[in-house]
Amino acid sequence: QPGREWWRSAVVYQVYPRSFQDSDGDGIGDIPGIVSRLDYLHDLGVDVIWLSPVYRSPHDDNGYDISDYEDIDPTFGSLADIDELIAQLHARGMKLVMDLVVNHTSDEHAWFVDSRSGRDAEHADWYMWRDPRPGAVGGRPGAEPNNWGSFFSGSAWEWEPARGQYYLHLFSRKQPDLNWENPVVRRAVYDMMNRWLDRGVDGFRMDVINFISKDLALPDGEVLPTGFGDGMPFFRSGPRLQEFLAEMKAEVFDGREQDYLTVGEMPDATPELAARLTDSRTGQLSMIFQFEHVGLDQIGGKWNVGELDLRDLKRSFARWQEALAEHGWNSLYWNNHDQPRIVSRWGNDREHWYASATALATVLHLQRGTPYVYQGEELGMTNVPFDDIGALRDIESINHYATAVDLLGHEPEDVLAALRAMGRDNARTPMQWTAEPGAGFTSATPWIGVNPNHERVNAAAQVGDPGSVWAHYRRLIALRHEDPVVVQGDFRMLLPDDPAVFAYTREAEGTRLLVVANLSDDTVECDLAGDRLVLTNLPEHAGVGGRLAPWEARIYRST
Ligand code: ISL
Repeated sequence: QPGREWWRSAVVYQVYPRSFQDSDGDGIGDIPGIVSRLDYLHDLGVDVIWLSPVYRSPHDDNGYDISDYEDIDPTFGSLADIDELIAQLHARGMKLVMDLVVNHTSDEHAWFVDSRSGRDAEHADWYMWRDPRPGAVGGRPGAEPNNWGSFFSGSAWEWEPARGQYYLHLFSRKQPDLNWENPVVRRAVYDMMNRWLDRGVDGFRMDVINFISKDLALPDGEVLPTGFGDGMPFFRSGPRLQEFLAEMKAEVFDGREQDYLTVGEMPDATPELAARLTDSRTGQLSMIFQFEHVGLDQIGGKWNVGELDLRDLKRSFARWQEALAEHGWNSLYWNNHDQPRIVSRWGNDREHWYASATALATVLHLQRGTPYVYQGEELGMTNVPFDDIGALRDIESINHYATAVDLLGHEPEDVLAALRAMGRDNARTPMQWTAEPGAGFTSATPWIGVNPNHERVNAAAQVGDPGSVWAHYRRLIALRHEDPVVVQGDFRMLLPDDPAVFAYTREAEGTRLLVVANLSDDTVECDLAGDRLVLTNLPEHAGVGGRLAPWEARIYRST
């Protein structure tokens, strides 16, 4: 049918609503603010907005702790505002993908409030309740059902005296894990999803969806330096994951007229799992977010950052391109609201800011898959020079700092340095629209400080300048829309052992695109070329043969 699998040729733009555009002067972004910026996004050329959570929430984890799936948080607006956003997007031929956070709810969700009230409650079995360890006294340290640590520090278990039991929370204690073994829970989730689709949304990004099926033996995990056990092997991509996703597909998506974009966030997923889940004949999802490439510079945990070896990155991308080549589909991303900014992480945000931002964009966007642009990435927004823990807002960062400094005795400066490199708030400072004090994001004091470099790095300075990072993103997006080879072509990695050059071809029906980029600060020799240069980030070097300037990226076409 026409329009089927429209997401294969689409480019998605992620909006983190808190930090995109404030319209009512409270220092926090909101839905009317997003609506006011739709022309900017349409002009950039993106097809879809993925909107991070705007549902009712106490905001312990910025909306990833939902207390009512059926309503919009007043901070962000109302249901009428979301209807208006959908209408305004559709009027522009664009689509809306909502965040679906159903591994856990907020502890303030009515389901959990009831569930914790007692073992006879209506929702008693909706969460992961367990008795204390045999022989131990509930509520005392060491009595937890197992040794798992939470992603946000401390134990993954919280004691509830009213039940005399613990509940599992893989994230904060205000994010209790739902019990997906209970069919009534699953039914409630599917009903809720159906209501959002009926409302007009065009798909879902599914938060840590590969954590929903746990190994019910809940075994202790290998003890980490924090003193807690690693539960990952027992809840990631668990035994019933594919079954649950198949049921969801049948109960929510099958039999609908339209096709929907579904992207499952899956830490630690393997290419084999992705190939199964995204198989165009038998799979359950459009695509997944995998984490392999964004883990390559982490040596033993998120907070121990090392240098990236470009050859590892190329090997990883090639592996995923190959595994999903036949019947699967990749998502392509550098950034989201959980990752540091790519130009600071693997580019050079000092001497080669423009060139490295655009070179990294080029090598990602020409791969086979659906590219995601995270707000501000198209402007080359950078990491933030946080010099004090008081400047951070993210629960993961704040808890990590407290644990590392107070409990483990690490040097505060070292911990801050790790947070500056990897902390999630790098991605969460306000969108840099203008050089003004509030960066055009707000007229009030923003909920988190604006990056001081907004005076230089901002949309007002870039839109309309053909030599800007923004203009280069716009050209990459246009190229995908104009040239079917970018969407469909076969991928082949070249020069896998070259430590500086990232090169590959895309080929379909006699047409070949060659992408060649120097991802280093030095000029390098390279004589790869094609018939016709279609796009480059450094036009002033375009005539130079056999050599690539630092962070130069070229796309050639041969027919
Ligand atoms: O990267 C991780 C493990 O490999 C974790 O930090 C985590 O599993 C992952 O980033 C999940 O993120 C998502 O769920 C969280 C929320 O805080 C994030 O913002 C969201 O993207 C809990 O809902």
